[in-house]
Amino acid sequence: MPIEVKRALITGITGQDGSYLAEHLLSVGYQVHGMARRVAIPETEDRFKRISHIMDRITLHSASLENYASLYRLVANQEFTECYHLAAQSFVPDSFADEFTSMETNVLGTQYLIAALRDVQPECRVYFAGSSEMFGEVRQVPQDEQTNFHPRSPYGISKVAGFHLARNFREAYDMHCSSGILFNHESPRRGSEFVTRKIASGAAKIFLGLETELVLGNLEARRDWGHAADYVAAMSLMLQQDDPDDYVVASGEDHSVRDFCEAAFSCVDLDYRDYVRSDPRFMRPAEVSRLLGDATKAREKLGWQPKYTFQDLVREMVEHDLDMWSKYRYIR
Ligand code: F7E
Repeated sequence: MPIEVKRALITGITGQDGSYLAEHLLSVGYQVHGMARRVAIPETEDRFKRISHIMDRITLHSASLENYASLYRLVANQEFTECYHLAAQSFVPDSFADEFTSMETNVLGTQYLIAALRDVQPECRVYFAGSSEMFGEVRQVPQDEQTNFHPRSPYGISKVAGFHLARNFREAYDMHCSSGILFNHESPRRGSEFVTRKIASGAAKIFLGLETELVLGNLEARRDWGHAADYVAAMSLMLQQDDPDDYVVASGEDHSVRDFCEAAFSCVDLDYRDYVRSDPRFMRPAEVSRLLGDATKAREKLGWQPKYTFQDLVREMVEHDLDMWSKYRYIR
């Protein structure tokens, strides 16, 4: 009997998680397909920078979460064993600034995609990217799969809606839909607006003499930070289970933004207190003060175990940015 090659569709393949997941699935023999939007101003080099090294091993399809017909056409013409729905408007402050776009993309986009799969290939297993932002104003520390949701942003609300949509497709149509409730996960591929990348590149630029200060928002916010490469492995494990289910994926350790600054600046032998200041400009209308996850279920049922420690993560990010910005300094 020939072994059937698994075919995965990744929405959001150009992002941090999509790129690590594509690498992971290629390494275990999948045929990897990605979905990317057509855009008016292509900026190809920048948009595809995270997957440029695997471009010749993946297939990209043009479709948009805002357009049901494009999603239907994609899944009607191609058969997939697994679909990882990672694409979203994922920056929390932007969800306050443009709540309607965030809701449309994150909620309707999820419904369009899974509904199209239900109609033409209900056997395809689906992963939905939930988020610890769904917990928001927490009533219980640490948070696990039983913790109530109290989202504090349009982004968090959109993810709660997506989570319930995925659950309902599972219960109503017997689809194999699983959601990962992933706590913050970072890497050198993290977008520059997120706090960890802002701190890592700030420390690198200050060390290289390219900048003199780093301006952040709330330094006391606490997050459970892990490495994206570890977290995509959990997504894939969820779809290998006989039964679909929901899992918290977290490191089980929390640190403040201030702690992250201290760790990053000490990688370049600097004291963050000499360079970092807080400005209300970067504060959110409603903040999530502390998130800490309990990933016991993922560890026990999926056999998932992260490899990176907090220190490894910070060091890898700072070293990457030192390397990147030292080339820039040389060009200048
Ligand atoms: O903020 C505080 C900020 O933007 C972390 C997304 O991937 O993870 C991410 O959401 C914390 C917040 O990530 C700045 O107020 C202080 O308390 O890096 P962030 P996030 O909002 O936690 C979850 C799991 C997701 O699902 C999301 O898609 O850091 N903070 N000063 C700052 N944050 C930013 N961005 N910039 C600052 O200057």
